[in-house]
Amino acid sequence: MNDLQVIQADITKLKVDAIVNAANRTLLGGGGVDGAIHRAAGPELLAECRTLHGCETGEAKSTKGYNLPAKYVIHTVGPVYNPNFAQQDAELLAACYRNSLNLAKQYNLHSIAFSCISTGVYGYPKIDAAKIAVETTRNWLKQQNFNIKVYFCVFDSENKAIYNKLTS
Ligand code: AR6
Repeated sequence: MNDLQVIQADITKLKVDAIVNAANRTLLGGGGVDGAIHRAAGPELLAECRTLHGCETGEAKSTKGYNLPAKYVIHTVGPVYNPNFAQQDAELLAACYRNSLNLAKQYNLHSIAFSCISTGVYGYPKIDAAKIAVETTRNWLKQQNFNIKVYFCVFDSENKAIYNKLTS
């Protein structure tokens, strides 16, 4: 049975098959959750990321988890929110979730934890981003003949309340 669950945690502490990093197009690290993941995984993560030659917005690429409890890190690049391109940004954000889930299926993973992609430095409105995350994931799970436990890993209480409402 497929399952969605909201968890308030530091994503670097989660023992799941894959955690999803809110990266940038260089894949060479940054602040926010990206910085936390690189710090916790150790320098080997950056070394593997260098071999990937970046990632387009909406796409996803995977690496090993190194010193993290998670086996893999799926790096996806969310859109930098621009209200003048709201529809395009919504499609790119949905693509982040779909492409990350597609990779998880390709690797036959049984659990995945998403960070709240684009909702920090990239400025995506939290409620809109959460609706896209939940709806895209639900649709994907319905369409795929694949069982995976999906966690939405929220960091702040605002996102916690938003996600709890959307998934209850
Ligand atoms: N565990 C879980 N969630 C976290 C953690 C953590 N340890 N730390 C922060 N968050 P952001 P973006 C939440 O800014 O908006 C980086 O510099 C945070 O509260 O990390 O996609 C990249 O390199 C927020 O809800 O990612 C890019 O340049 C969410 O993670 C840029 O930021 C995403 O916030 C990407 O910006």
